[in-house]
Amino acid sequence: MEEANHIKKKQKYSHLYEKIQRSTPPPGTPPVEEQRYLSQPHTVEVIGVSFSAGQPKEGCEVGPYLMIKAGILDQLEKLGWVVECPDALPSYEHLQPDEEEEGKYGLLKNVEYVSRVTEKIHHKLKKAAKKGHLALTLGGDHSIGMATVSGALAAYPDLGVIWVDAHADINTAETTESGNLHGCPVSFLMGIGPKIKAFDWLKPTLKPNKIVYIGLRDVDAGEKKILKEHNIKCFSMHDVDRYGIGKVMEQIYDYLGRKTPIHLSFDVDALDPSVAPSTGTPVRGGLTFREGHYICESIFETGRLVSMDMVEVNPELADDEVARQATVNVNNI
Ligand SMILES: [Mn+2]
Repeated sequence: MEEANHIKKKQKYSHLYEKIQRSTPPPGTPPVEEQRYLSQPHTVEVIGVSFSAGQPKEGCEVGPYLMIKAGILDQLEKLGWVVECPDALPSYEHLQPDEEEEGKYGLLKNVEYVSRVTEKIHHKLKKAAKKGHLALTLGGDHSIGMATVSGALAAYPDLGVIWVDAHADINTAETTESGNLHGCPVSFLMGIGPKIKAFDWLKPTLKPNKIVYIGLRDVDAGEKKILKEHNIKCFSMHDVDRYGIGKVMEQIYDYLGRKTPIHLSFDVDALDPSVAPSTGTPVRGGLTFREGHYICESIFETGRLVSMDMVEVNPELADDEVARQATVNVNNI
């Protein structure tokens, strides 16, 4: 049954899996504004991660294809970026183990599979970042944050992370209630919680004072405790209402330091479901379309963006085509 569904889904989206079409940028396009840590000419390396085993709902593995089909590559070129993207996105299905040992790490699911895929992405990202390219990772579920942040940290040890999300994604093998690894990347990056043998490759290099959250509004009890114990800076939706997004961003830059390279991890569920409904775990009361864009624009203006993720776009969870397109188009910068 599952196999049949899988084939049906592949057929439904088969047009997306064709060779990625690119248009040439219009002549005379000025280069993108100077970014302090990137090499010249400024190049964005698109890392499409068609992967969804960090959570249970099928569909977000189609996310990167949809964002590309919606024109994200052409848009970046029009903004003056040199865009590097393979003609076809790689598949990670061959890395799936024949069997996962259930219960080996508490409730955690697909541990071996997620570890193998994230390790691959980690190396890709590290390589792109070391070249001075802006790594743009299109997910996929948010478990890949383990790979992107650790990869960017390998190139920029002083990296500051801005994690835009309705959730804190900082559960551990002990605190998780769902067992889904997309709810755990931040604790793995910091080495909080029990050691997971399968993730031996992941060195906990993220310090609690080098990450800031925006948009939180659905945080588990165990996560609240971790955030408090480690004194992690959070701007919940309450804070966004209180200060306005402009002041929130200024406070973040003061906190992380005005020289630090920045990684932006953007979970589309940070946005209000009225703006971006096609995602696995929508929560009411999120960021507006403009607040979401303001965050991206403001970070770009600092000239210190080195790496960015856009994750959890799931077209299978849209009520209709309008909702699906709305969620995909939100990501076009
Ligand atoms: Mn997330």
